[in-house]
Amino acid sequence: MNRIILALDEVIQRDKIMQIQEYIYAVKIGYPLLLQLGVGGVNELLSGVKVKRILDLKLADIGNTMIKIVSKIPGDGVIAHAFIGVEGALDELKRFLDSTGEKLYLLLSMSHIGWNDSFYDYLKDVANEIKPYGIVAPATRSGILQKIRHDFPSLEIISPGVGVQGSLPGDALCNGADYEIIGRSIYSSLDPIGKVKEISKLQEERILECKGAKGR
Ligand code: OMP
Repeated sequence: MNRIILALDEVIQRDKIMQIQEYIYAVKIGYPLLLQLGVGGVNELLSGVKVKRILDLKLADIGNTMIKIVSKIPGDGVIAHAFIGVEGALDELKRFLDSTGEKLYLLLSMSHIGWNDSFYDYLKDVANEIKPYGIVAPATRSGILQKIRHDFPSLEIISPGVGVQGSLPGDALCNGADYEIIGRSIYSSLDPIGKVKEISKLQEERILECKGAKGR
């Protein structure tokens, strides 16, 4: 099973993406890539790529503005910050995405050191009200990731922070994530396809290890 979401924050050659897609669940289209190539350029880069497209447009605004942004580029899923709250923001975005069939992922906790989880209970209430399809939660802090899995047992959890940010492939999967979002380790590699295969193998080994540990 493919457990990698390739974070495309920089251009990789199209033929490489075509080959990589066999080993990944989705691509996450990053804001830097979009600014570099424009919507037309991103669509061209990904033409013929069959995996899901998750749009990471750094959404944290009023509903009207977020809807204008997401209308400009098609995707299968869209990430938005939960801290912006429900009324006039996420409620409008969710209604819009429901009408287009796109899935909403809410960001409940971040992977960098300076993130503060002390307002998690508020973000959890927002997620319970909005009922997103999925959640973004960090690979870098196992405690909050496990808590989020416990609080949202049936939602898809996608997890950044693997590789350059310090987590090992498979760690987040062992702590409740469904997929690991990985960018620089792959797109900055001289051999992105080899890297994706290597990471997939490491993920599988880690999953077997943690399943074994739970069974003991
Ligand atoms: P790498 O650190 O290069 O593997 O990329 C991680 C990707 O996940 C980048 O596109 C980040 O913008 C994104 N990300 C985080 O790193 N941390 C977060 O807490 C949230 C995200 C995100 O929303 O995707």
